[in-house]
Amino acid sequence: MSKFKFSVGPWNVHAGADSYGPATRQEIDFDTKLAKFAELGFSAIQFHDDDAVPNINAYTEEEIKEKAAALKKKLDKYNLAAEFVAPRLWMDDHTIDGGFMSTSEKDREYAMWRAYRSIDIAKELGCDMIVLWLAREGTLCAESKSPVWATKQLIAAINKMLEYDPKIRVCIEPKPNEPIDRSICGTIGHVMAVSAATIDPSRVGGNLESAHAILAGLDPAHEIGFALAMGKLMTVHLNDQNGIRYDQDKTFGVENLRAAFNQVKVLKENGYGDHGEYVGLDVKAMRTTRDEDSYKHLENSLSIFKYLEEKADKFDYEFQKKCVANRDFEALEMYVMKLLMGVE
Ligand code: XUL
Ligand code: MN
Repeated sequence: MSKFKFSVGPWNVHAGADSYGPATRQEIDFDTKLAKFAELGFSAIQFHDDDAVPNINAYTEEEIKEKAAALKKKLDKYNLAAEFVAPRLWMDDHTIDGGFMSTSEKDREYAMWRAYRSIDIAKELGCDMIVLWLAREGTLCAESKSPVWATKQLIAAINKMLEYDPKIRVCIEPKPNEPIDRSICGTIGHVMAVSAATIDPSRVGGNLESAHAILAGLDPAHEIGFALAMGKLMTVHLNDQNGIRYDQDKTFGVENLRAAFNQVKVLKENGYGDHGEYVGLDVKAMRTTRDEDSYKHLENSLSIFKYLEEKADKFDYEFQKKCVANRDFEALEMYVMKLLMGVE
């Protein structure tokens, strides 16, 4: 029995289209996904604002709240919580050059409108967190905007969100690049610095995604550990990634089992989840996956996480202590390898 609770977003089951080719599977409707997520054992759903309220631009603030309240009833039916709402600031015509740090003042105002609506939706769904994945916040042309100005815009935008709602928590999901060339706030360390510069650092933290850390050339478990040490790991997006290339969102653990083990271990050792935090799985199926296997990557990620949790439960801390005292890291490393290979 896992000690953790798991969460997932509707985008984690998708039809397989990529930048180079069309969909390879049927779209699955939202209600069918919800039922299946509940059946697979997920406890909470993560939302973009327009996952919760599709076609959000067409509605008034009151209508948006009403639609979110109707969604809450649907979630209740499946006994699912909402974990967070994330303004999707990368699809709309107003966000071509970014959101909070767009060079257009009108577009920056639009981005704030989406952030405020995300907060309204979160409240209706009974959650207190919004996630900012800063997809287009940065530059495609380095000279197009100052990184100093852009960083200050981000801090000012977060301050406005904190002022808009005294209870809301703002969780930044850092990523060093893609779709932007050079991002602002690319790692969990940047997130901690931005948090410290806001009017209420206790309400600003991070969402560490394994693949994003790897894209920055960093180790996900160490990034998780850094945020935990600061008391600011609000959620995680676990997945895997084959080195520094396009963002892959692979099934958790399939590329680097030892790195995955250490992510589970650091979460477990430090009481992650004790304050209601979820283990989010931000994984995507391969394009080649057939319709009948549309949820396999989620099932596999859950299984791999739970198997690794069992390995972490078994971890022999006495032996580790002895190895450290003798400075025998060869023995410690081999012990971990044997533990993972099941040949202890
Ligand atoms: C993008 C990414 C997104 C966010 C949600 O790389 O990870 O799925 O997690 O907007
Ligand atoms: Mn993510």
